[in-house]
Amino acid sequence: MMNYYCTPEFFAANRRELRRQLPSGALCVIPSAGLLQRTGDTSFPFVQDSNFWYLTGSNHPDMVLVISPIEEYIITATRSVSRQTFDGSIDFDVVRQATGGVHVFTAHEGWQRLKADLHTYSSTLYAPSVSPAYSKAHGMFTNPHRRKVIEKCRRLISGAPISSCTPQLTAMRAVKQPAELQALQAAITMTTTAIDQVREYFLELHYEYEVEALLSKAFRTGGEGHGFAPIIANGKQATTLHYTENNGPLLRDTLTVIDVGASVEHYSADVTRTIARGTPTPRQMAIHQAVLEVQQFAMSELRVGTLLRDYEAAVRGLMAKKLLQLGLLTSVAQTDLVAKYYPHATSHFLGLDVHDVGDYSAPLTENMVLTCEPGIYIPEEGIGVRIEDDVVITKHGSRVFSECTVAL
Ligand SMILES: [Mn+2]
Repeated sequence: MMNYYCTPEFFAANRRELRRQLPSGALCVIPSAGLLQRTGDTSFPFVQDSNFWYLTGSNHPDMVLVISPIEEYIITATRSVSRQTFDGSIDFDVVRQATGGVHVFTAHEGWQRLKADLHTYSSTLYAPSVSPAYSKAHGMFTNPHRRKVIEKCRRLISGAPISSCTPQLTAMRAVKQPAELQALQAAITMTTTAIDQVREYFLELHYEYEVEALLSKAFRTGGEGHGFAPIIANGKQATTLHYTENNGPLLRDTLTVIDVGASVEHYSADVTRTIARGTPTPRQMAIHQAVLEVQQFAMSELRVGTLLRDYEAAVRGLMAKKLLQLGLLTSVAQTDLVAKYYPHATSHFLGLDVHDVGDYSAPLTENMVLTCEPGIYIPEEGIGVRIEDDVVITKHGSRVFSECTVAL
């Protein structure tokens, strides 16, 4: 299916811009994501590498994009006859069209070409790098197709150094183009509409997964589905930040945190609302109001030039005052308790990745997209409240993408 917002010209322009940002004569190799075994002969649902998508608009696994000083081509993976029977074959013309004119080669032809290019340009090879934090701090296996391609290239250039093009791709992706803002707005509107629909039918739903099912249907209608694992967290479950089991009952007189995002052309929304079951108690209302006031302050601070480090400190300062008013602190100096009740950052970049690439130490610039999502989590009271909106930095401040009901 062709994209509606991100046209072949969009992907072609992204490749031109990457080429412009690298030294002239550079050879750039960008691997797609590969298929990952789930168990036995089944694989996890395929999710394309965001850099590869940004440069090709192609959603197939095991491909390699090559940008040489004189041409651009994609190397496809060889598919056995039996694999073609089960997974279908790749139509080279469709791939070529979607990318805006990249040559598409079989694995054999493509690697012959790349071998020759690596020989010619071995001293100027660029490829995306992966932060060691993914495996070290997050315990993840990073995508093996990328590593396989890079290792093969390294052998072919006999260990010559490979430079990272991740800083260039990060800088490009952090500032959104009009087509990207439109895709994001579509994903976000789909999300806010669906959350309002959940609100309308809330008393007819009895388990967290029923909320998830309603949202899944909405996100598949015109979108690709969820941009990340949805969080539907009732009562005390909401105090576990990344709770995704979504199998608990929706208990009476509790709050439910709904943190979800539809995906449109691979751009993800990220919106959170907290909904009361029955008439909210004064305590629930006070906590919700505190989060809302912190969010309103935070949003007013998002503009060109804002340094996220200073911004997070200012938001945390106001949060300490609110926690004091709620009786959770005895002094605003109790920073360890502020961290207990508000254990995450207020904002992250949003785009192709739900936690998108961007430089958290540089001042914000126009057309960056961020979330704004303060929360208060009180395990001992079984209450969690988070309110999250998506905003784009404009010339004179910011614009909210995610207008929808906020009240409990
Ligand atoms: Mn978020």
